[in-house]
Amino acid sequence: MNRAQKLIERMPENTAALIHNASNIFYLSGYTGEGVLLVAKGLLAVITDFRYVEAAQKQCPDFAVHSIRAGAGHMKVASELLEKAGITSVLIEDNIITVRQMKDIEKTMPNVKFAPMDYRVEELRRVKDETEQRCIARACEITCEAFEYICGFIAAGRTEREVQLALDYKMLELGAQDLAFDTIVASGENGSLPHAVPGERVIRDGDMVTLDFGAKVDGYCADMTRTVCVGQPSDKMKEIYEIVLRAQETAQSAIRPGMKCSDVDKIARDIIDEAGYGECFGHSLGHGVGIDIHEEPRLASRSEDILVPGHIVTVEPGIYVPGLGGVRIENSCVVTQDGVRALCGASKELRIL
Ligand SMILES: [Mn+2]
Repeated sequence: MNRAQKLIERMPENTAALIHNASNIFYLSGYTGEGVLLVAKGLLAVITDFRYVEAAQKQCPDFAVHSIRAGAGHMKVASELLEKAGITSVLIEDNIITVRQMKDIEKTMPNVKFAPMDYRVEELRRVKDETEQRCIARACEITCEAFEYICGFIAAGRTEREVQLALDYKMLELGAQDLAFDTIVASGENGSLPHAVPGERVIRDGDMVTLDFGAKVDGYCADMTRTVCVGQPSDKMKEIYEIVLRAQETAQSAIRPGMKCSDVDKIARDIIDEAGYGECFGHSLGHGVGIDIHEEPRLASRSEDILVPGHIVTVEPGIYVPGLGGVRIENSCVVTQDGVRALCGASKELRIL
């Protein structure tokens, strides 16, 4: 069954879904241009403008492609299609539509009743099918290959920015369609900033360097973090590295279907707590990854979610010490029928460059 049909099965009868979110549009139809989707029984439509008509026809043969025209914008065309299909009830992506957009939509469709989508598409997106798993696995392979390359590039005297540019270029050269997100390169004391922006800081002998990056392949993201050391680390940083590594490996290898996401988080958190660094691990353990870099389910202490086969999640504990530096180690992993498979094969042992 295709994805749009799965969504229809989860909607009330005689109701259409109006999809604005670009990731949801891509998931349901394969379309990557601008516009909106209408999805209902007997009604699969892309509503776009002249620039994307041909592309939409090629990308999603199951959908009828309608163009806006003078005096008839996206919502007007949508209302015409709904009227023709006799549909008067529509689900709206309540998490992204602004108050202003909603007012416009209601004005253009005065006879339609609206209800919240309640993340129905995001729910479907949690479990990755085989095609999606292949795309993410390929994105992770490119990411690992770029990591091997960058280990030969990183050296005392290079700036974070130089490392970032070389890493990004390598991922694109290896076949990434794009970057999954802005690459993080955090050296020395900058390592205490979980989301550091790479800058002009010059890498020095003895610095640890945290690299958090990922390729995008056929619309799907990879997410990986490795922390390397240029020259010999201090005893303190070495100790921190060993704790994070133990937390990462113990939590990752515990993953199996049926497990609570919060329990995976707890495994890593307990190890870091017991080592005395609990205060220095202030984010959750991981997140789903797919079309978007951050998706459900979250590996977090307050998550109520249960892992099932086909979930792809990151496991990324870290310890951050202001003024000193930080370590994070992250793999993207797929939950299998009986356990877990890491998609990032790059070794996690501390690399001294
Ligand atoms: Mn991540």
